[in-house]
Amino acid sequence: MSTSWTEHERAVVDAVPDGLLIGGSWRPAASGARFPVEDPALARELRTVADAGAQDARAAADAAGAAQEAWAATAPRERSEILRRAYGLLLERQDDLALLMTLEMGKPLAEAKGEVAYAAEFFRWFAEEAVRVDGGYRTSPDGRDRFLVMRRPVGPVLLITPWNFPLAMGTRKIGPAVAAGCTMVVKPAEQTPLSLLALAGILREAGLPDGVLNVLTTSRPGEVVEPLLRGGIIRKLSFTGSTAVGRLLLEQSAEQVLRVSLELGGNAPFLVFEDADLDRAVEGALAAKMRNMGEACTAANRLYVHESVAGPFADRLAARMGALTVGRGTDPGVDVGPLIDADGRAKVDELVEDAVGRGAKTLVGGEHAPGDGYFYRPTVLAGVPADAAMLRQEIFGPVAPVLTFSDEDEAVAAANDTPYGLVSYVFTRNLERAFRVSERLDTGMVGLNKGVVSNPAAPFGGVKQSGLGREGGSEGIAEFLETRYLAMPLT
Ligand code: TXE
Repeated sequence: MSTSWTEHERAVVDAVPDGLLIGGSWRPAASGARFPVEDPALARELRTVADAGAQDARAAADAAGAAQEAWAATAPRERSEILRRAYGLLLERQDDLALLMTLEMGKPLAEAKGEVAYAAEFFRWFAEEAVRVDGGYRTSPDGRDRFLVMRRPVGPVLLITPWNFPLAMGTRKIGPAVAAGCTMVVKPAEQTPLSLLALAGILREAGLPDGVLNVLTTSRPGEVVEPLLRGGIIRKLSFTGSTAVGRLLLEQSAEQVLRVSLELGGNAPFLVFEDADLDRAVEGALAAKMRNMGEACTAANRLYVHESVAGPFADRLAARMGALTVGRGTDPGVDVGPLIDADGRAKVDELVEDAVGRGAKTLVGGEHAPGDGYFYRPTVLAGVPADAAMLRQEIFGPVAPVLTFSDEDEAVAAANDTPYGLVSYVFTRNLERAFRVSERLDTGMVGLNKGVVSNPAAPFGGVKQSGLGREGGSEGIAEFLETRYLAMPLT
């Protein structure tokens, strides 16, 4: 395993714009403070970035507020073309952006390249949505009045992104905001600000006017975000992160009665019925569990397998997981990168120790992988008891607990026994069962014989404590639009 950065890697990191983006210029934090960004594969400081405080937050909100009216008045085609140009630039710079993401977040380079392409697709999708915002013309039931229903941008929005998909979570929020005509303050996660700063640079190159996009990097999110939510300029919050923080921000948003979209944690059940194509189910589980090292809100968190096939399923999954190569995401042939930071890995340690302490059997993994970074071996556990903590909360790591069930009712009840409701997965070759079970699962999305569900065309989001609102599809832009109408008599 290589143990330092190449000249090219350093050059890519150093090329990222420096400072906070406020009102069209890059500037240091008012306090002059900076904070370190770590490479999780080496557990070493990669670069520092500006550390915004409350004063910078006010300046960013003022800039977004000042730019809103002119931005809302631009032609939809103009906004569409900016997104289209940014789409092209993302693809042109796919290699460098992927490298940057791997260095600050850890995911293998091939996955990072996939994320750049996926992130770009949101800009392409919303470039098309931008020119399709429609309204309506209605007649009152007594025939006397007419109503002209129209949609307009909600106003300046605050977008808070997580570290697990640093670029795609940015474009999934920025794309619809640009398309709808909203100005923005974006606050990326403190672990991965570099990808978002690079994205901001690309959007400026693509022609986004000054003040439309403002970026605040900070190590003290609470200090920056609360005044923004209470300040009276921001009209909407779109947040992706943990349920605990989402709940807090929902409370803080109540004062100004903000529109709120929350994409929070998941605890996805993955059901494999006795009639499933087992190879397909194992490959699906591998995709749903191991994509992004298991650090995805859509990650399969509990694998319920019919008792008649649970043994062979677990053995095959363990063989596939055990054969994966763990290492630095920049090294060739690596399938699994490090976890995001020391805390992320400590949480996985605790959950595995808890399950094993309660009698779970380790089929493969269950320990750190060698290296300076936060590596963890792909792990399959069998016989995890119902009271194990990992069945109640997001594991956010490469650990697959395989559980069994004996009939459909039991599988559905177990799957729904969680306060979360983001996504579930069902593997079966029986069409009626596929529909029946899917309808009974309390989740915003169901993967049917498929381990990855997200797509720019689809309305991504959850029910219960997994969140509010949808991202992607035509639902995605609707979150950034208000509906209003003009009423008039015809006589
Ligand atoms: O999340 P946080 P963390 C889950 C996952 C993970 C756990 C903890 O289970 O193990 O959450 O991760 C910002 N005011 N997910 O600690 O803290 C923060 O700066 C305002 C699921 O990284 O929720 C970052 O931008 N903002 C998930 C964002 O919230 C605050 C993705 C997410 O960080 C804040 C990430 C505050 N007081 C974690 N505190 C998903 N849905 O995909 C933090 N933030």
